[in-house]
Amino acid sequence: MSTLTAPSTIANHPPTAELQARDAAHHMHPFTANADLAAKGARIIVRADGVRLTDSDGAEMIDAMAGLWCVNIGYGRNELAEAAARQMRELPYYNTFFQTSHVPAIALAEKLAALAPGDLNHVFFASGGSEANDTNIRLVRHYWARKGKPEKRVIISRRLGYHGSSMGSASLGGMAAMHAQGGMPIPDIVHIDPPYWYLEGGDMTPEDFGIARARQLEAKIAELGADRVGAFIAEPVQGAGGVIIPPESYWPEIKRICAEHDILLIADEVITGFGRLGHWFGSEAYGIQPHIMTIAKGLSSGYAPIGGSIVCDEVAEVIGGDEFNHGYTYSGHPVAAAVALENLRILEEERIIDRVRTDTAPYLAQAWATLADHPLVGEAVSRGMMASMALTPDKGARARFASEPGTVGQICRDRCFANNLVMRHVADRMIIAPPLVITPADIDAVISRARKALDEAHAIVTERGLMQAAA
Ligand code: PXG
Repeated sequence: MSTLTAPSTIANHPPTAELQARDAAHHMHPFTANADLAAKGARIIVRADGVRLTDSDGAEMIDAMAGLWCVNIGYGRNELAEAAARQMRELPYYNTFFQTSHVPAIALAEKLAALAPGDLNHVFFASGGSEANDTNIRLVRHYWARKGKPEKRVIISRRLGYHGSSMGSASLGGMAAMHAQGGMPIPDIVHIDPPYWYLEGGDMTPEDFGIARARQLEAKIAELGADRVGAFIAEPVQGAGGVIIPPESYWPEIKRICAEHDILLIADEVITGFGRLGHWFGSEAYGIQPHIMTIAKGLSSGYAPIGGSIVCDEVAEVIGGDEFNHGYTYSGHPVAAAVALENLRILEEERIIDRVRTDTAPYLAQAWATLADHPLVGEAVSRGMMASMALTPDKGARARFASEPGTVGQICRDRCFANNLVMRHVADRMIIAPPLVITPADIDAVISRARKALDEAHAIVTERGLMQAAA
């Protein structure tokens, strides 16, 4: 494995305080209260290697989030830098709109068709997951219109689903805080409840609850009429919603319902694709054969912005019958495509996904599960290289905190950061999705830092009187 050479310890950048001030003056951060951030200053990441980040003060952190769920092969792979440089010299840009094509887009589309399950053989490129899901909305509606069923335009999605931040993709998403800003969801997108057993399963067994939540799809189709419903979109495992792992009963029932009612199934594989669940795609882990898959993130391991929709033969054939008035300047960008190809080569040749399935995911599963004995933790679960734990004031009751959701999660997350561990919180659930190349020794380091952070968070939460269950 060749890695980028880390610079010496001599800082090659201005001091942290100056960078923070300049950042605060001009840079609007996504999903951030910018005034609050300006007051405390952003943590500035200057370089990374393997699973570790270095900040502008020289502190080293384990990045258990793989950036934003994307750096599957880890940081510092020189081969991807070389592939980008080579492609920039050869052909830095060309488009594929007006009867032209280029080698990287051709090779990448062909490679993806070979990797994707079943007859998912056609790729429409985008620059990321949000764009790809906007493409999917238009693909679904245009597909049914061309089949003489223009009224089959409703897309069903799920609360706590995350499908992106553009108007279309955020409408598909089920995040109330996003819908509250800017007039979403757009028309003809409706939501059902997620298979979130821990917080919402009540007295049901996980298996019964999985069936019940899947049948909400059937009930929603019945309510709207199958002649109005075009597609159902879901992440195989919900990521940004808090790493919500569905009960085993859930996906087989969803599969049955989509087939019986002639509804297209879109698997949003932006997080679960490219090895995160120990298979090339999460759909394979759950035995699903979707009509469309959304991809991004791990496609290039985050080294270049690229995403897309992998489409089955039938949908591609129907769409291909006339002009699809849709596309992005950077659809199939040659540099991003070349980087993605090199990333796929590394994933394949180094058998990284096999190793996740047979070695590191089982190792993570048992190590992570040990955290469940902590007094602050209600459950600690994982699937592949995605793991989450519920923080709770009352383990036996799977209770929520009385405080505003996210109060305790934020305290725990801050203690993780202070212990040089990048772990996220979603409300009062802690989540990780490390690079797929993480070793057992680094998993041990994640667990020991997490335990220390939990101890510290527990002390703070107790001292502030926050170990109170919601009524
Ligand atoms: N689908 C899924 C399943 C995602 O996780 C997108 C689509 C959108 O992709 P782009 O490339 O447009 O961002 C995502 C992105 C979080 C967080 O808070 C997650 C994402 C993005 C930003 C924040 O965990 N996932």
